[in-house]
Amino acid sequence: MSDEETQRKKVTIDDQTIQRGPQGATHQVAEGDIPTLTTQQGTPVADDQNTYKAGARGPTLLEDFHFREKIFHFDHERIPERVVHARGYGAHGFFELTDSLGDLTTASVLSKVGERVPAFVRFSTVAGNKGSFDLARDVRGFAVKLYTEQGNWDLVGNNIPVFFIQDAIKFPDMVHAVKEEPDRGFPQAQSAHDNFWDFASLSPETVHMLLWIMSDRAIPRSFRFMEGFGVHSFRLIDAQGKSTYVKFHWKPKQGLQSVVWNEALKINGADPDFHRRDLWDAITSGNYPEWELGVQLFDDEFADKFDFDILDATKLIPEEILPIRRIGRLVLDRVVDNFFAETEQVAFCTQNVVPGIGFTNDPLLQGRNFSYLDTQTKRLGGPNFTHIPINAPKCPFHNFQQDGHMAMHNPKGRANYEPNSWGAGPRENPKTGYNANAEQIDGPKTRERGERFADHYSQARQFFISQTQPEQTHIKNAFVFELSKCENPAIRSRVVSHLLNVDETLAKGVAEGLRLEKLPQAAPPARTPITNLPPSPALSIVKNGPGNFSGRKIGVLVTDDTDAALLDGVLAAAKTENTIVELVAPAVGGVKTTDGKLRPAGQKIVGGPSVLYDAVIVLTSAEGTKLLLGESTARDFVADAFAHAKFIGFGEDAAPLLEKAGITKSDLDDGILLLQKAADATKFIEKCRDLRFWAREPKTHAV
Ligand code: HDE
Repeated sequence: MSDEETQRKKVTIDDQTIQRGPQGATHQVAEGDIPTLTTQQGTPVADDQNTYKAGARGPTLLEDFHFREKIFHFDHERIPERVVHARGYGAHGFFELTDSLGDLTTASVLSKVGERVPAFVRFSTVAGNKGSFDLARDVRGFAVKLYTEQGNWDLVGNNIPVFFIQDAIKFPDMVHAVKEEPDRGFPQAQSAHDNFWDFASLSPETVHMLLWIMSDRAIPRSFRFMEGFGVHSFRLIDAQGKSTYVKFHWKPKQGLQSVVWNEALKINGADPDFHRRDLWDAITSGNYPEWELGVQLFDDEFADKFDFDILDATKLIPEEILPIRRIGRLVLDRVVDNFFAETEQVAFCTQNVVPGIGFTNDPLLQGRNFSYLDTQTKRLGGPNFTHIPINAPKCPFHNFQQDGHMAMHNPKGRANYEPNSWGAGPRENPKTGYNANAEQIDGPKTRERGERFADHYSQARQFFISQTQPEQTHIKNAFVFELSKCENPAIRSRVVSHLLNVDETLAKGVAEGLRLEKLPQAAPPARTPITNLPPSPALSIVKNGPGNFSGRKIGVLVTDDTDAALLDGVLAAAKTENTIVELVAPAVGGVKTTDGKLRPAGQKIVGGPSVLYDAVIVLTSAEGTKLLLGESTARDFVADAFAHAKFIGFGEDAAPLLEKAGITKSDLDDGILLLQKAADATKFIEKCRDLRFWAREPKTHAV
């Protein structure tokens, strides 16, 4: 035994055998079930704490292959992030068909009722980089990969049913404009800057989408509480080659819910991982989020009745005109094992369709079919990204594509072409193989858009008038917020000139919020807007809430001597509703309640502001309340919940804290409930089913 070895002292921590080195560093050594550390080549490693040196203080030796390999691999850990949708989070699950479309399509995934098809879903924001925060005002990606028996079908959608632009050729401009400005490298993950609004206001086709991203759709409370849309019109193709138009929708079983803007700003500081943590927590606690797949099916005759073109991705078909047929369910029931391997390396491609599903001539979709394959090759380093387990089909696949960087599927045998005389497959199959619909195409080569792409305002107006009062106010406030960040007054004014074609009250409200000196002229529309489209209730979030408080989270502020019976009442009522409760306390170790029990906390107050919860309850004891009166974090906990129109429950002893937070007796509205006995907790949760007490909001948002 060397001197060094004899100096090592064996200690045991949590059942793991470790040794202590001369400088006190711990060495975990292979023993029992712990395997021996090796290099990539499988060579066992004796010491992973010190490089080889010429003498204890000497220079490091180049000969140290273990060290070189370790550092080399570390240096190469990063791959380029996605050029858009860089920040995202994925989960596994399955899709199950409940209603067959077998008469319209040869796609087995849409024909075979009851079969479970494995699924991987990645949600994302668009503009921010991989390390940006979750609650940016932004569109959310909703990308679904279904590993069907006929190959992978990627439905690469968003949580908003329309898009900014009509033709793929404008995508780089649009993305450049919204991302950080190229000279200064900021702002990060936000559209609130001159370049975005400059581009948008010079491109009237963005107006409908602008209304959506200024709405609360762009600040969802959770990935679980948002809809998904295929956006484009696609096709279903039957065995005879006949096609039917289809628009795809994902409807969350959990109902729709968003946060409010001031809350979003604060969540980004308190928990930049708010959405990914929420998804992780929900799935790992068995609260599997679920969506229904809905379809809108129509033919050319129906499409021709509209004033807009169904190939235009800035338009939607209101559900009230063409009802959604719900045909299946998507359940997410497994988190990833490894974020990089799955969420980062998953490669969605709009071109990944299966027999029975086809494209339309939507110029945005056509462009996407090029872009996704191209971008994956760059991002994942070569054409074999399809061999990565998360991207490989789960059905058998055979072809003669070969070689390239990192080839993992290397066919055996002599034949690597077809036809061949060696009797070796694979071969094409006209019966089961993919056939596009046999659409007759005839037209001059031209760089034009269809005439019915020209109306940019009618559906923007329809969206606005479909919203409830608080939602309309939020849209107005969002325009004011974003445009207030634009330095150039001409840009602010130009946006208002478009809004005048959407809704006069909205335009005037925004102009007033910006303190524009004079109202601009309305922008001359390329096509006269239709102003009598009826409201579509399906477009409002508030009108499509869950009707329950399941899967939502209550933050309960507690201190030593919190009333145990009341707290137990809250816990019991929450359990019945499937609501999560998190205790927020002066110290994370917890509090001793009146029954003498130690109740561990989920958060220390400073780390658990009320913006992280859907509703709050203040159950501090008289002494505890006194202690917290001087704590700004405790006051903010209550004041923010009040300002964000949340339901607030409180015990009698907590009343001084409400007052300190600026909630006077006359402010005690129907959204605030005094909890006196355990049964009151049930009443409180029943109230919470409305999610917010919107009637309070006009009072709290004076500016
Ligand atoms: Fe994408 N989009 N996109 N997009 N998109 C990408 O592909 C693109 C569009 C969407 O979680 C990129 O893998 C073009 C509409 C999602 O991995 C890229 C155009 C919709 C995701 C790309 C669009 C989307 C992407 C970047 C206009 C909703 C994330 C990285 C013609 C229907 C997928 C990547 C994931 C990602 C191109 C417009 C949804 C560059 C050219 C419309 C959900 O290929």
